[in-house]
Amino acid sequence: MKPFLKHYHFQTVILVSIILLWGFGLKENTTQEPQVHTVEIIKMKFVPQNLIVKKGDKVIWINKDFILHDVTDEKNDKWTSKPFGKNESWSKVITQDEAYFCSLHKVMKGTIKIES
Ligand SMILES: [Cu+2]
Repeated sequence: MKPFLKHYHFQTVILVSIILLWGFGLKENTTQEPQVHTVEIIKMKFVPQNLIVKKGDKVIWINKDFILHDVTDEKNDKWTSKPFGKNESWSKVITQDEAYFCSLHKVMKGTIKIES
């Protein structure tokens, strides 16, 4: 019984090692840490106005103006930040291309594109 057990354990250790190594290797290749991008609102403009990100990245808008601004989905009105004031910020995780504007000042526009 003892030699059999020893053999069995050896095989188990090898098998577990292979599974672990394979798992870690796979993770290293496919997992990417989400990045954080900053858009500043300065003098009635989104800076940068056009942004390219990876799917799952986060964008933070920081209002540097003295007046209230918001960040609102331009095409479908599906999401909005609501107005926020000087040095306040709002963020969103980006999962698709977006065109947005400030609903308080409709000339303020910006886009976010997912890098392919
Ligand atoms: Cu505005």
